[in-house]
Amino acid sequence: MKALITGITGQDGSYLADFLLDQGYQVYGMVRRASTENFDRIAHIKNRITLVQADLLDELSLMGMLEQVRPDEIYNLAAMSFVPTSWSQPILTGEFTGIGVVRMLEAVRRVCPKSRFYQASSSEMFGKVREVPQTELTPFYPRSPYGVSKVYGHYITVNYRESYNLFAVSGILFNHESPRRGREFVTRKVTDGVARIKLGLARSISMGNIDSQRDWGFAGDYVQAMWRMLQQKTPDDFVIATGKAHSVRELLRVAFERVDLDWKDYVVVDPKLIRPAEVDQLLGDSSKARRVLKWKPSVTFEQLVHMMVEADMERVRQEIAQGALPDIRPATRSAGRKGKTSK
Ligand code: NDP
Ligand code: GDR
Repeated sequence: MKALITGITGQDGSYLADFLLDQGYQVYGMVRRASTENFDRIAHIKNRITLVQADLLDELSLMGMLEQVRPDEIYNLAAMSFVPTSWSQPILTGEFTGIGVVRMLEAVRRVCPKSRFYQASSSEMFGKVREVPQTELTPFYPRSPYGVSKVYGHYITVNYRESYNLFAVSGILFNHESPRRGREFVTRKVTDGVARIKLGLARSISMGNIDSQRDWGFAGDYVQAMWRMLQQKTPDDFVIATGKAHSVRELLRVAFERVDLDWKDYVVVDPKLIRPAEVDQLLGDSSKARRVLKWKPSVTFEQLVHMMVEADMERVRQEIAQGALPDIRPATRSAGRKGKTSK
């Protein structure tokens, strides 16, 4: 079996590639041209996968890629995925994250209509939530240009399934994290910050809305759900979530406690990091996926945060060994440096 992953250099793409290789797939990854290669997350499998250059903005490149690969399964994970950037680059976000999906679907319809297609939809589509918890039937109310673009990607996938009989599915995934998460997302920003503070490379972390709540799972679990969706007899959409919500405050507490520090001594709330419109609370109901796909998460919130803190501690220790200079003494609980924290 041949699988093609767009966004293979991202967090999910790299975990999915690991998983599909273990299942015996030939794995192809779409990468866009850049002046400097950024393949860190797939460095460990670079000799086992084939990379093909194409871009979500360029329809002809997508068709050429599909003609070359002729995949059995396509996982469309590429997108501009950072919510705050979607306000400063709303048009580009719409092009990548929204219209990019229909470019992919058109290419599939014309070149390889028998391929199975997975679209990376998002809990951000629920935004200002209409009900708690959210299911496959909960109405959408996106709160950012990113969320609006994902709603387009979601419905165009449903529409191509219904219009052209494609095997096209959409996974509505809630937040999922890992040591490979980009450092601007809140979990990784916190665990990276904790490691830098503990080891003396930083004094504090600036945060935005620490009262917001998310349903956080482990990316390694979530990519398995993507694969299971493409193994079904009929195409359908599924919510993937843990069913447990935690606040950013809890994230801070659990991460700092792991290295025996009190988060209130190191966190500064910066109003500039508050979003123009916020999604305050997301909580997913993944009963359908648990029943039909036999999927369930295997990593708890605490385990996830500990895994990420430990990975960042290890990485920062290596940075120090390679010459990064601590500018302050390593932090201890008794020597806490007071940040200005809202209670
Ligand atoms: P990342 O930001 O880690 O990865 C995004 C990937 O998209 C990168 O490989 C990036 O390539 C690629 N990409 C972006 N623009 C283009 C383009 N124009 N052409 C080709 N490739 C492009 O995201 P995640 O792995 O976290 O998420 C994967 C998908 O799942 C995204 O669509 C995201 O919106 C969605 N999602 C994620 C959730 C999460 O919690 N992680 C939850 C729900 C949905 P490059 O390396 O070149 O930048
Ligand atoms: P999110 O993830 O917007 O849910 O999108 P992110 O980790 O960026 O934010 C989660 C929540 O934390 C609050 N927050 C902060 N966020 C960041 N990034 N930095 C901060 O300093 C900070 N302080 C508080 C945010 O306001 C927000 O409420 C992620 C992405 O992976 C999307 O691509 C995906 O679709 C959704 O998850 C599901």
